[in-house]
Amino acid sequence: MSKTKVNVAVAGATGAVGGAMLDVLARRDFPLGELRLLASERSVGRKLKFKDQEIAVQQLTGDSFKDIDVALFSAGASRSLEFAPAAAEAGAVVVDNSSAYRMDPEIPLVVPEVNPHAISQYTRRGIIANPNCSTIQMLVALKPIYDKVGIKRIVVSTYQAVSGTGAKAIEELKSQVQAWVAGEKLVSEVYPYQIAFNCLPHIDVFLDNGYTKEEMKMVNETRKIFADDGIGVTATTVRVPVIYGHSEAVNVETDKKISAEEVKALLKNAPGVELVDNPAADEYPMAVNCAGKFATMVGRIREDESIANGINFWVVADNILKGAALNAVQIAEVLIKDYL
Ligand code: 25A
Ligand code: L14
Repeated sequence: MSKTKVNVAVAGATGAVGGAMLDVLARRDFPLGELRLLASERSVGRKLKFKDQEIAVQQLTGDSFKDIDVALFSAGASRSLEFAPAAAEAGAVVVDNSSAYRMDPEIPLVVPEVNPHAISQYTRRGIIANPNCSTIQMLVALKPIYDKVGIKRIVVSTYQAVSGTGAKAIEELKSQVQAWVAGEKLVSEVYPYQIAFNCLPHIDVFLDNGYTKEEMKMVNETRKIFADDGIGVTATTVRVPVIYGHSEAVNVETDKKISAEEVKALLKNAPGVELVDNPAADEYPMAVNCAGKFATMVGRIREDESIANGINFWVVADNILKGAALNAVQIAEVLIKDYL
């Protein structure tokens, strides 16, 4: 059974990810009924464009969800903890972009290309969690390899865009570049150090084990989504002076041998993947080419010659789209089609 029209609320509609959610809903064939836009008191009355309509923003409260079928949350973890249970209580299914519920054993953590079946678990709490952006794109690329030959261990280094931090970080990068060109002093407020012409091996907070929280999200979320605690994952997450698009160098040790050619053939037909791998013509995925696109781009596929069963690749995706808004809308689409 599938509902013909679905009433959707977007909590955090004025933010970077919320805005992208509206864009994705408009670009896809989504069976939308009412669209309710929610944000903080600061934005009440502001009008946002959706297709040819202008919709006024309302304040997010516990009473915002009457008659809502699906609530897309992207207003930060503390707002999710405060209001997602009220939305679920009111009968909406919440798809939450924050880190608030990702590791809760009663809440499914979903990448539709990888574990769509986990969506069925939404009935437990009325909430489905959207994974971390870096984890999503890595797993879209790894899923066909995992299914074919199994995965023992993943070693990943990320090159993450400043848009992941938000609009203020984009402004900080731009103003530092301008200041540098003008020979002026660079001001750092969002990041602890200069981000222009620099790389910061520091995303989210440092933990007692010496890793950052972002690095441990990649470890823990990968295991939860593959439902496989046996996979070894080790990550180094790095902020780079790119505006949109996270890039990742992934090294994977498989259980059984697979050739680079076989991986290319698998990924050519994999859902959500665009294979961009033609070294002869200098073609490979790049952040500047993925911005605004839905695809997860994979290239530089080659065998790791230092071990028996190893593959290296480079994967790039728009962190605001596949890393957040698009993945959330895709979850909602499966939910509507198969469960509502
Ligand atoms: O640390 P946290 O709490 O977990 O939050 C993390 C942040 O991550 C973003 C999201 O920022 C969140 O704030 N985020 C969420 N998921 C993400 C993902 N997967 C992600 N980032 C990357 N990947 P955001 O900018 O995308 O969205 C913020 C939205 O949340 C609304 N909001 C904030 N507090 C709220 C609230 N909604 C309801 N109740 C609250 N108490 C926020 O709406 C926005 O939609 P807004 O109305 O507060 O903001 C409108 C515009 O106002 C500007 N602004 C922001 N902060 C301030 C401000 N202006 C003045 N003073 C401020 N302190 C911004 O320009 C904003 O767009
Ligand atoms: O856990 O690139 O969803 O700053 C989203 C933004 C993690 C960090 C999350 C970034 C955050 C990410």
